Amino acid sequence: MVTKPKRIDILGVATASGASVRGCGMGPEALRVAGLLEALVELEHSIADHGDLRRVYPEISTNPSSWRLPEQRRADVLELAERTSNAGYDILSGGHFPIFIGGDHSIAMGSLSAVSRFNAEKGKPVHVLWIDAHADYNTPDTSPSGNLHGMPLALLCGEPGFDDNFKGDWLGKVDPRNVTIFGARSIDREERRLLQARGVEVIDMRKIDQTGVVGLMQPIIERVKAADGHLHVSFDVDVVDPTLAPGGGTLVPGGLTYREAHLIMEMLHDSGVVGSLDIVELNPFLDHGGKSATLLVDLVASLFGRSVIGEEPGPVEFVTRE
Ligand code: Z70
Ligand code: MN
Ligand code: MN
Ligand code: MN
Repeated sequence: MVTKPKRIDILGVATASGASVRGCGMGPEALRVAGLLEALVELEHSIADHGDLRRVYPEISTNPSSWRLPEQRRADVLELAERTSNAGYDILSGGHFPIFIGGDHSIAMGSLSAVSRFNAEKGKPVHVLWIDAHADYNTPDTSPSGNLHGMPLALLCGEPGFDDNFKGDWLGKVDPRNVTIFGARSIDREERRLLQARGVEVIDMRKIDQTGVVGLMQPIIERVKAADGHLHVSFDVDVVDPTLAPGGGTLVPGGLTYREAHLIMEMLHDSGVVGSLDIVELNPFLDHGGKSATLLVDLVASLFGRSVIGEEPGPVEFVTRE
């Protein structure tokens, strides 16, 4: 099924405050340089680029061993989550398809909150496909690192352990039983216990090796279709094998191949159920000559209809910053 007329709205969240490694704050610009907007225009989509949200708190840290103190990074993450949630909600209310480009994965606290709040009002169930080497289901109590990019799913799924700073009108809610983590190969001990207790579906690399992408993706898509749901796809670049995508701060060997990653995106396109997308954790400082950024742009193009035996490109409408 091809659904085209919806406008695609791009919102950058230029931050690394959820991570311990600096650099993914440059992710949005690298994705633009790699041709994200042009790839979508080429596919006949109309687009709007909202530019980037960035932290407002000044760099007051004089801590020599760390670029920003944990309290500062936490304040950044929360402030950006609120603004991302509100901006994303406005995009969805306008009837558009939001692509949130990070930024570390903590930006999903805001993006998924937007998606959740918008669909809750419509009575439409939200399903989440979290394509990532990690599960990002730690709480402040279970996290071995304290890094907030390892916690967005737990926050959205309502796990206890987050203090009152993490609450507010901006925060949405997700049913953990509607969440599938795809491509996992690094999960912390307490995190795994939580995932099992809540019934989160975890498709690890072993399952992908044994069953293959098609057999695993089909039931996920069918379930969203049967529920008439909204599928939010959150794509962490580190799910792809580090040989293909070196531009990440927490690389784990044994990731998706080029063809597996593309097949996932092509199947998602054909499904017609995807309503919003995150592209996160690209670290241009660690990337090799734009290799990972280019790969991500190609993957987004597959999600939005690029195919080898495609249709001819037609007239396009190009909208910049509203
Ligand atoms: C670990 C933690 C993480 C991304 C690393 C790692 C989390 N589970 N997520 N890189 N994208 O610190 O919680
Ligand atoms: Mn992640
Ligand atoms: Mn990850
Ligand atoms: Mn390297």
